[in-house]
Amino acid sequence: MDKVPIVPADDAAKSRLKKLAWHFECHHKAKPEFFIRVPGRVNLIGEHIDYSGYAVCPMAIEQNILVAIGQSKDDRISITNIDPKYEEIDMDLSISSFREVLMRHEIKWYKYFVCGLTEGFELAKSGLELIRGLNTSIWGTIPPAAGLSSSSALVCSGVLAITHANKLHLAKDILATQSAKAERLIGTEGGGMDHAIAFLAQQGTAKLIEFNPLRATDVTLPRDAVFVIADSMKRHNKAAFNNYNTRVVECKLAAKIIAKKYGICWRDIEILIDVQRVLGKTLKEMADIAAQELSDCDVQEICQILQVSVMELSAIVKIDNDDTRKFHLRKRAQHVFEEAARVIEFRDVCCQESTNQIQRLGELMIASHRSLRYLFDCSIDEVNQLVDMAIDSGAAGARLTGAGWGGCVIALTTKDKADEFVKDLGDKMREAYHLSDETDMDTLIFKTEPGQGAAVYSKF
Ligand code: NG1
Ligand code: MG
Repeated sequence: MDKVPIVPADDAAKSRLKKLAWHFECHHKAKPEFFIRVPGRVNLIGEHIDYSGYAVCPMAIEQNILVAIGQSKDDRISITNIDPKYEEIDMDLSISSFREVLMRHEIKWYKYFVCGLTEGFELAKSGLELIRGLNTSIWGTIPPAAGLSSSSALVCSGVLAITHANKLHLAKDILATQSAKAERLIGTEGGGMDHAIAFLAQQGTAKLIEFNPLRATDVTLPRDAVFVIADSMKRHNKAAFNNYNTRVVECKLAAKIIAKKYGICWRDIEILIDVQRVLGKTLKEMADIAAQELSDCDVQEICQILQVSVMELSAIVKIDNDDTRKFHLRKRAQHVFEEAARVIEFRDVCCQESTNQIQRLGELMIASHRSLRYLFDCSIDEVNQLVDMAIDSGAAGARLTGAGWGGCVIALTTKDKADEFVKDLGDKMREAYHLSDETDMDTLIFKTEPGQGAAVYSKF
């Protein structure tokens, strides 16, 4: 597998790099030695299925995290941000001091970077005798907690910063896998989509990302298609709520219960794709099985089906002794199997030019959103309203992107209609969100194209 390219800075990056270098010099009293850039991403289709092992279809976006990096003299790690609202931090270069920062209760922006440093350090440690401390300065342009993967871009930056600074030039898939592992240190049991696309993205093409083993293949979007991101302005920080992790638990339990009902050793089954593989069924058949075999269950009922005690179950999935939750196993598993099928159809439609290509892609996006709204229960009124407004403004399709409970919508339109669409939806957003005439709408609604994955800038 390829390595992260080391490239001279392009013109688009140069002015930001200069500004960041200046900030770096002011804070660290030395010049940066190199820079890294890690993009955010937008997922076109395939939501909440990566952690069940199914393929997804994201692309990198232009918005990114830039980090200026230099060796520190005192073997410490120092992290600053160009935006003064993000406080700086300084710590020892050791796993124990990274972990101490991560254990602190407050939610801090730099924790994501420290997660990356932690797992990057583990990688570097095995290949090197001496690990050098780092001075770093960060500048992000990805809106936080908006479903565009700002957190994962920070995590990936941490892994890339510490490995590259220590002259460890690893393959992209290793960096992606380690970054996915790193982000779990924050406490969200996420899948690997965001880190995979951050490293494996290529300019001009979306990617079908498959897992176990990690692979990325091109999904060439129709020439006429234009994707537009619109921001509901509702923020959702996954790390602060347990609804994301609850979905992960529900999908895992659904997999185990289907296995149990089919006489498969359910303890060996971890995720929904495992049980599909053992049963040798199609996604459509699996969705039917989910509808027949699963229902809403509480912990007691799940224990009865699996014939285990609550204590045994809590060793398998994260539940508490006094857990009173109802787990919506049927709806969640149905979504996963149907969404996984939509991803494959989306890819197939992209591959075969036809007159109704855009219409069909739009229909798949609309179906995806409906499923996220009604089966996966991860949308909110404001996001549903934004999807409806996008359709009203003439989008062929629109859906929430990322984990949901807020954040952004991705809409599909065509080249001839794109400007008018952006203007029309922008006007509707301005009215719905009571925005003043001074509001910079370009940050709330913008066209997006498939961008390049992570890179190292040696010079600028
Ligand atoms: P967001 O919340 O958009 O960063 C999360 C997960 C993805 C995936 C999507 C839903 C992490 C780092 N990211 O993305 O893996 O499950 O939700 O499709 O947990
Ligand atoms: Mg994220």
